[in-house]
Amino acid sequence: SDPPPPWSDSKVQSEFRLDYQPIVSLVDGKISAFEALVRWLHPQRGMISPVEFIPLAEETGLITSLGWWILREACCQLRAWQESFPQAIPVTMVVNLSAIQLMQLRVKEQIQLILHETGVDSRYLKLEITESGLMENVDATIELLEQLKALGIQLSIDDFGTGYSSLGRLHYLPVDTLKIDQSFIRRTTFEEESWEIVQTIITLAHNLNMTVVAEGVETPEQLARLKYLGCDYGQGYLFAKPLSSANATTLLMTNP
Ligand code: G
Ligand code: G
Ligand code: MN
Ligand code: NA
Repeated sequence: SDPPPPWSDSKVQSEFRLDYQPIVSLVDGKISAFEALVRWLHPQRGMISPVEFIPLAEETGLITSLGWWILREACCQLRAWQESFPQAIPVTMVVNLSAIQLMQLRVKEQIQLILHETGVDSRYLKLEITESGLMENVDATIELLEQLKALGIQLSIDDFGTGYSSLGRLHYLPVDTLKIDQSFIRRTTFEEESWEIVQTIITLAHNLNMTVVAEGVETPEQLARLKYLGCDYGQGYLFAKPLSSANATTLLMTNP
């Protein structure tokens, strides 16, 4: 039989945990979803950012076992919330998938298995794929995305606006949501013209029957303008930073 993958080793795995950042409806202020964000607490080096270790894990192929651990952990958390709080039932769990992970064999089957084993209904799972990752091999990916949609899973394009999408192909992608990259929201504070970009992405999403999330919302001014422009959801430090499981649970209990 195959040797166990190094990152499924329990010692290594105990160094990883997930934080959860709320995604808030700009219509009623309620928590619509949580995005799971992986953290690595290295025994010697301390906290290592996913910006550092995800590319490394992708290069070495370790992203596969780590990625499935992340999906399983996030689904377990969602199931626990659904069992504890009735108001948590419609909350969606958003999980980042690496483009490398999507190119593995039997991706659909693996996701189905994790949903089955954790008892999570597919409609409450949303998978997020970066725009750049998606566009690297659109044709191969599109068929897989269709299959995931057929299972009832929601799909979202992360970091939208930075990945040089072929806009002409966007409407072929069976995705539910565009997530405006936080660099655009950040720039609005010192560059008025950036609002034009944000507005254009919101209009584009709505014309394609997609919802739109603004990432990196930090100020009340940004929030007001995003609401005015009809943006559906916001995520950012103004609402909450990525939270530990315990703190996310507390926030969910008081979800307005
Ligand atoms: O908080 P933040 O530093 O968590 O995350 C930085 C980046 O790391 C995110 O923009 C995202 O691209 C990536 N990232 C975080 N968590 C995950 C994960 O679980 N899987 C993958 N593939 N990427 C992640
Ligand atoms: O996967 P993705 O790129 O969407 O991950 C979101 C990243 O953005 C994480 O690193 C998260 O910690 C970070 N983030 C979320 N909200 C804010 C914010 O308001 N400001 C800043 N600077 N970073 C944020
Ligand atoms: Mn993301
Ligand atoms: Na992003």
